[in-house]
Order: sequence, then C-alpha cells, then structure tokens
Amino acid sequence: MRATSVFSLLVATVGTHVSAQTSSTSSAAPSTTITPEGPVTGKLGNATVVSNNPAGVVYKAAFPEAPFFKAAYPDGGNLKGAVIATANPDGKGVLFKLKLSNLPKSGGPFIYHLHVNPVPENGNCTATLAHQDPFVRGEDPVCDKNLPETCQVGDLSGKYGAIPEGKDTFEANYLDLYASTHEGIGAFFGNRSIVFHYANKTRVSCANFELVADGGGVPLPSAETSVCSTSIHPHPTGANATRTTTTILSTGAVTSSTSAPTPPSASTVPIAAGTSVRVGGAGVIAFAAAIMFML
Ligand SMILES: [Cu+2]
Repeated sequence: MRATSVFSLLVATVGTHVSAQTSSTSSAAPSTTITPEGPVTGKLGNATVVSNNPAGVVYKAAFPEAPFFKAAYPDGGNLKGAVIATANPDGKGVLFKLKLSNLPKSGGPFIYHLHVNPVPENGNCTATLAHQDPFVRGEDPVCDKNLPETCQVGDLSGKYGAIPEGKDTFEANYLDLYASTHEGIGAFFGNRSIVFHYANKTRVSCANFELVADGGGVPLPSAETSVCSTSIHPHPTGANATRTTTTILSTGAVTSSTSAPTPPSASTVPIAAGTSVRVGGAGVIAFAAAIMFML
C-alpha cells in the first residue's frame, strides 16, 4: 500500500514536471527540458565537462587539396588549413586552433562541426554522417552559445561562432570543455572528422583528425578527486598543476613513443611518486617541442 502510494505520488510529480517543462518550449524544441538548473537538451542530459584529457595529446585535421563540393571552387583548389586540437594541459577540455584560408567566395556564413564518422578513403563527406552528439541532443533547437553544455558536443560553430563570408582567411582559438582527446568515450573526436559547410549545410570539405602528438600515452586519472586524496599522486591544482602535467608528459615521452592513450583503469590510474619525479632530458625536450607546436 505504502509503496503504491509513493509510486503514485512519483508519477504525479513527474507528470506535472514534464507538462510544466514542455509547455514553456516551442514545438521547434521538443527535446528541451527546463529544470531549475536551466535547460537540458540531450536525451542523456547536457554535455559534461571532460576533466581527464591526457596531457600533451594533439590531433590535427588538415583539409585535402580537392573539395567534396566541387562547385564551391569553380577555379579549382579548396579550403586550406587545418584544425589543431590540443588537450588542455590541466586536462580540462580541449584547445581548438583553426587556421583557414581560401574560404569559398559565397555560401556563408560557414559552419563546421565534429562529425561522428571519419572520412572514408574516397573523400565522401556524406559518409561522416551526423554531428558528434554523445548526449543525443539532435540539431533542434539551434545551439545557444551562452549555454554550450546544451549544444551538441560537435557543434563547434554553434558554440563559438560561424565563419563569416567575404574574407579569405579565418582564425580562431578557443577552449571547449566538452570535447575529449580521451579515447573510448563518446566525446572523443580523435577517430572522427571535421566538416566545413555552407550556411545551408552543404558539405564543402571534410578532414579526418590524426594524432600528431601523443603526450607519452599517460592519461590523467579519470577519478581525479579520489586519486588526489591518496598520498601517492601529486595534487594537480594551482601552481602545481602545470608541473604535474609536465612530469607526466615527460615521463611518458621517455618510456613510450607512439602508443595511443588508453582509458584509465585501476592499474593505470595511480602514478607512483617515484615515477613522477623522474624527468629525463629527452622528456624536457619533448615537452618544449609540444609547447612550441602549440604556439
Ligand atoms: Cu557538420
């Protein structure tokens, strides 16, 4: 009896909650739920901040010589340049650096996204499928850049602005907290692609991300707070954060070369103090090279 009445109450509460939420949104935004904390757009919630990106990992997507949509370049050529994505040194988010030139003369403002699938060998941008959207948000309603956590993880132009038409070049640098260089999670984009579109969504060109620096393959622990409470792991906060990152990168660079970062597990999470203080000369050079590359 008691369980039944609790259940009834729960159903009634949820019902009221849902109707209150849906009535405040338009029909164009069927998936948005308004909560006391703000709108929630994804079926799996809003995008979550990724704070355990492995330090020193860099991916690069360089556009090919020929466009996918040939009519965008009637005189030949293609969009030039690349998107470089670097794990934030503190592990929180990814720094995106766009440097593009030879933009199409019309069809803007241009939009671009991380797409779910890589570009196949034949260069077919359609095969990259939809935007990277691990929280199952969909494209509607359009991204509100003031609430980036409610946007699709892959909707970079939605979150940070479209590329204006009428200029030959475009550069941007920003930190996205929701994308990840941490292999194995939905927000990981290293095995995916970037697609450059006309404003009307026509796919002009696309490129795959490729690993250009692996940071030594030593990921930061996923359960950062719990690991930090132990005595064997230096606490990565404040002034120590950079030093800790440097140490991990340097140590890893000495012991590992090209292996891709692996998701942390019980056996890889703890970093012994003895290991972390061993910084070889080669490691320092590798770190300096990584910084130079980022600049
Ligand atoms: Cu796209």
